[in-house]
Amino acid sequence: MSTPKPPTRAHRIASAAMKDRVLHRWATLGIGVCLAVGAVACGNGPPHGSQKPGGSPIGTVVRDMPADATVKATDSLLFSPTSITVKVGGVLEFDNSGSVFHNVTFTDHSDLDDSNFPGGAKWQIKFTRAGSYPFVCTIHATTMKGTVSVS
Ligand SMILES: [Cu+2]
Repeated sequence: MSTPKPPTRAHRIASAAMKDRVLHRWATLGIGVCLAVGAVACGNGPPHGSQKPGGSPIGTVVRDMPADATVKATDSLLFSPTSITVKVGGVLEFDNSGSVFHNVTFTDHSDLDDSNFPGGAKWQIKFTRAGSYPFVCTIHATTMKGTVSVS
C-alpha cells in the first residue's frame, strides 16, 4: 500500500471546476424549487364547491362516501347510464370501470370537473342544489355525454 500522493496542480484545478459545476447545478435547482413553491403559494384555486355567478354551489367533491347513484365511464367511450337522478344531498359516483383515460366536465361548474380520470379510478360529487346538470368527457365529446338530475 502506497501512501496517497498529494493532488497535483492539474487535479486541484479539475476538482475546483467540478465543484463550481456542482454549485451551479444546486443554484439552478434552488431557483427551480423556489419557483415551484412560489407557484403553489401564489395559486388562488377556486373556492370549494361549484358556484355560478349569483348562485349557490350545486355540490362539492367528496371521497370514499357511500354512493347513492353510479355512472360508469366505459371503454366503449360512453357514460352509462347517460341520465341519472340523485336526491339533494345525494352522492353521485363516477366509476371508470375500464382502462381508457377519461375526464368528467360540468358545463358552468368547472370546479366540479375531474380532468384526471384514469382506468380504475372512482370520483364522487355530493349534490346540494336541485337542478339538471349536463356533463361530458371532453376527450370523447361526441359520444360521452350525460345529465344528472338533482331533485
Ligand atoms: Cu372519455
